[in-house]
Amino acid sequence: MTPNLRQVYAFAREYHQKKETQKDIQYGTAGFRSHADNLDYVMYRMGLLATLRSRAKGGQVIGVMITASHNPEQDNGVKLIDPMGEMLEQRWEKLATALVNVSDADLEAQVAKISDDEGIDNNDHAKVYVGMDTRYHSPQLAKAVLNGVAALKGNVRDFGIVTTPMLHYFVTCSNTNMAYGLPTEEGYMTKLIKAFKNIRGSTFEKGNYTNKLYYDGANGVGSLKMLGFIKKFDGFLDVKVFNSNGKINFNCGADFVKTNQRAPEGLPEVEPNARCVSVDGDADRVVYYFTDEAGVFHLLDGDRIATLIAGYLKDLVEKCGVKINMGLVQTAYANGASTDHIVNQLNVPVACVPTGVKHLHHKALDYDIGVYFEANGHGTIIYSTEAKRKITAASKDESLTQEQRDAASLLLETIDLTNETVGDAISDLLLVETVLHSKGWNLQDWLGTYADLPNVLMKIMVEDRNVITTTDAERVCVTPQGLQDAINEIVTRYNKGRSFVRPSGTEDVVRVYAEADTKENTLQLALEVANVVYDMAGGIGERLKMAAI
Ligand code: G16
Repeated sequence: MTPNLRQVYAFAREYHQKKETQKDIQYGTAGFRSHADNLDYVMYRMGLLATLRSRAKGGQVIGVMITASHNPEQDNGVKLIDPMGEMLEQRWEKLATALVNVSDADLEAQVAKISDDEGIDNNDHAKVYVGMDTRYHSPQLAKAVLNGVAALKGNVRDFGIVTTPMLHYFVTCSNTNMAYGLPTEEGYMTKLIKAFKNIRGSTFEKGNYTNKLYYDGANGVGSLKMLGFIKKFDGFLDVKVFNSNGKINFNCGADFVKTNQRAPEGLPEVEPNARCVSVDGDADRVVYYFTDEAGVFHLLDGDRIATLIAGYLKDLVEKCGVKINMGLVQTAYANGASTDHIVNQLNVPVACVPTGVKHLHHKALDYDIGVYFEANGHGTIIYSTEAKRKITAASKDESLTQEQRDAASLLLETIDLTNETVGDAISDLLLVETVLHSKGWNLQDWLGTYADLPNVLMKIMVEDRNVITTTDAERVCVTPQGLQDAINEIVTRYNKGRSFVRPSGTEDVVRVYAEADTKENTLQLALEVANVVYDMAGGIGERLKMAAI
């Protein structure tokens, strides 16, 4: 054992103790999430793990992001970012869970075990990037991460308040020797804005597209960073930011808008059909919406963004004549109408994977151009090295027509506008704005591309959400026994009915999704399924009634 391992226990005992009564927790959909008061020891240990991970990866930079993203203000969380900006490898998620759940007394031995098992020499160089969202407890938790890195004598760069996707981007930039860009806020903004302006050219408005956008910052880091972007837009985009300094995600933000299917609080008086957008607490998701002249609210969620972007990219690929394949990845939450549109109208293959960016990102790597979006607005596009090579070659190929070369150049700018490392609300927003501008569309035009099936998303509280286990990309419930049969029976009674249930990996709830032919039927279907979950999976509190939803 190398001498510096002794520090591991000393720091834990002195500053970052774990209570004996602390229940075990799991590295979930997006890392550890819990009430902020329970997280100090978790943060310290994730500082340790990130340092070990960096050593296991030959000294490459590993990111640690402190955020609970869409969760309420009292929660916080942490997730690790792997060298190419991906989510932590799943095998290491297990190591993370094990490291967090040992007692302080066993911590040093657990670190030694990981080091031995993974062939890590703790004298080797390690580098960790740390970022945090705007929650008031984040700075204190960041200190715990820094202490974890220090205990193992790693190097650290603390970026302070950044969006989650910015930290993913910084990690990737560093580990690619700046080939992906500069790992600074300025480098990130400049890359996106340059591509955005290059594509847009000198026309700010076109057809039904106007450049005014109302932006809900969810009272989080997304509003701060958008205010920085606005200074550099030079009128290309006229963004009105709201929800910039209240309680994070409280009755606002992308999760609120998607789940409740209504506009956030704080939205100023806007003209009918005004283009509005909400991001979440750490700005890694985005949804669009508007309210029409009749006062009807319309949501354009992650499924819509996927179809809009996939259609645009497909056109460009066809125009430049490059032979590359394209695929789209969704989860079970994707509206059935969107899947139908993608397969039958856009002729793009669709894959379905379990919830969690890590699953979508991984699957998207199967394609030259992999578009992935969760219905909640989380997603991006990734391009294979081969695709980039072919598109670059086409942009310079004199044997092609000018139109083909221009399409290839436009595709290259679109790639630059994309944060390929992870879903990024601001980059996605700029992509959507680019496509709408190029088509001269307003939100009604976009909405008109297909009709969503009415859908409902509900949360049910149960004793222990882990009694629910699923298979087939979460579309089938394995336990409790008999629950899936009960859901199947209910669904057969609804025209175009579909429903599934799964335990959340970020909140202590079970999620219920339903869709059917009408809004009333969808609500009724969701209610029936929710109550069957309540009865068979140990529901707590009152059973749901129609009036309550
Ligand atoms: C995280 C994940 C997303 C996932 C969401 C909800 O988002 O990154 O992939 O869709 O949690 O997950 P669950 O239904 O398991 O709670 P965020 O924006 O909170 O980081």
